[in-house]
Amino acid sequence: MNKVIVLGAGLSGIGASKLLIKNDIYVLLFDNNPKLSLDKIKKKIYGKAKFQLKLEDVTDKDLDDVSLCVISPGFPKTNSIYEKIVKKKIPIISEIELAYLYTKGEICAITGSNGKTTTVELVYDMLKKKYGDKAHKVGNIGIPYSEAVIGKGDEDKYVIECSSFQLEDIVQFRPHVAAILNFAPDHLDRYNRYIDYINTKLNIAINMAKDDILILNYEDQVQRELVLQKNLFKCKTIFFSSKRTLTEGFYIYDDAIFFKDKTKTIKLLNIKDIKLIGNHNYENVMAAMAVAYYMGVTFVDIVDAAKSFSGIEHRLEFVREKNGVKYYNDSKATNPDAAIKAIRAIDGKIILIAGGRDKGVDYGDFIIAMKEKVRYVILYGEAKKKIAHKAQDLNYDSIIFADTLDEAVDMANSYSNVGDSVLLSPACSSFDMFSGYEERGRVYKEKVMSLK
Ligand code: UMA
Repeated sequence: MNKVIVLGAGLSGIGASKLLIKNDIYVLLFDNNPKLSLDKIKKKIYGKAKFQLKLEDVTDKDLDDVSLCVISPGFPKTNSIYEKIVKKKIPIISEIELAYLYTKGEICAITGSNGKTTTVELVYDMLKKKYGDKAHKVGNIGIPYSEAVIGKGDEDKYVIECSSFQLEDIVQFRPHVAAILNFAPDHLDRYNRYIDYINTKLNIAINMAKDDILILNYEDQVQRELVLQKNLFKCKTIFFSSKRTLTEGFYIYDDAIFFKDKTKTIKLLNIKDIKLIGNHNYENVMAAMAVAYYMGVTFVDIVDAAKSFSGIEHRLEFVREKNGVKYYNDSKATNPDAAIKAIRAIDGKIILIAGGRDKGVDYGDFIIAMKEKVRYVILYGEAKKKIAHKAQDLNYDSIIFADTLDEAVDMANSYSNVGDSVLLSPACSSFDMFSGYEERGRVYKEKVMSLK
């Protein structure tokens, strides 16, 4: 491999380019954004590195001596450059595959539709207890895996948050321990069928061998049926369950988390000692405990880290209490399943703010969850009509429309009663109005903090 084309000059593309350049490989970096400047990219990469930035088009001639393509997770496969590369039969790998090929230490990986970032943060805290600064969190969490492996050695340990996009083009990627948290419809604007999305996520374990451990959620119907019945993987599987005791694995019984294997049953911690709320979060904690345990961390350290963990920004994040009303920021809930979990996790009545860009999903279950305890839903953004139509079909009519998120917060403020919670849990992506869920969450929090 001496010339590699990298598609996309965002976080992943820059990370992949740095790694390749460090290994004396000539990089042809392609990005469709005409506003990108070579100077800025150069500053991000290395001063004197040999690479070429193409912003307009890549010709057949440019591709003649290219031996590999590394694709960024968000780079669309409908792009004509991608088609050219496929036609030329140039092998295509994802950025996490590239990073894996250069990884010397041990890796564990987390995927699932919801809860990935929380679980990765928890595993990272647990790994740090044992491995100190040799522990790293990387991947979809916002830190490109390919950049993180540069200059690291055999002793390093990585926990990788894997999105389905990143798992699309893996070849050898093989975590020693992996967890699949749950499946719920998401990204159906990218995948034709739900099963295609599921199969992509299952790629996480496709290369895992008998010494590796795959952690699965017993209460996730897809996992139980698909993975167990068809016996898809060669590795050992360990389950966690929030609803029943298991003969082996991690489970909740009598408001405490237990671990059981062939020789012992250990009570690990009481649910009340976890600062996160909601059953889905207890599942995330169990998955994290399992991953860390099989990565060699002791239960004492695991429990310690689980007790201290207070959650992540934009994920059911408590913002403030004003006049007896609690405000929560759950901007990271970009699909209905995540928003349903937030609704269920909060006690009492809710004024819900939802909407944004639709991802081709169905909102039926979301509306049914609202019926249980959402006093009003305030809808804004591109998806507001689609969600409202579904609500009307299902006889839920406590709907208010807003033009902006700011206006939605003002409305929530005036419609809420003492004891209620105002919850931003959009069930949609943010890209119709914001650069990402982080910006949406920050705008929401600023507005909430400014309420008089
Ligand atoms: N681009 C083109 N042509 C196009 C479209 C995009 O050239 O037609 C270029 C853009 O101009 C841009 C680059 O591609 O320069 C962006 O690439 P990217 O979308 O892959 O984004 P990165 O900056 O590399 O960030 C990616 C992940 N983004 C996506 O998967 C969309 C980040 O996850 C991740 O943190 C980062 O790699 C590091 O691993 C974000 C995300 O939204 C948080 N993930 C999705 C999710 O969680 O739902 C999957």
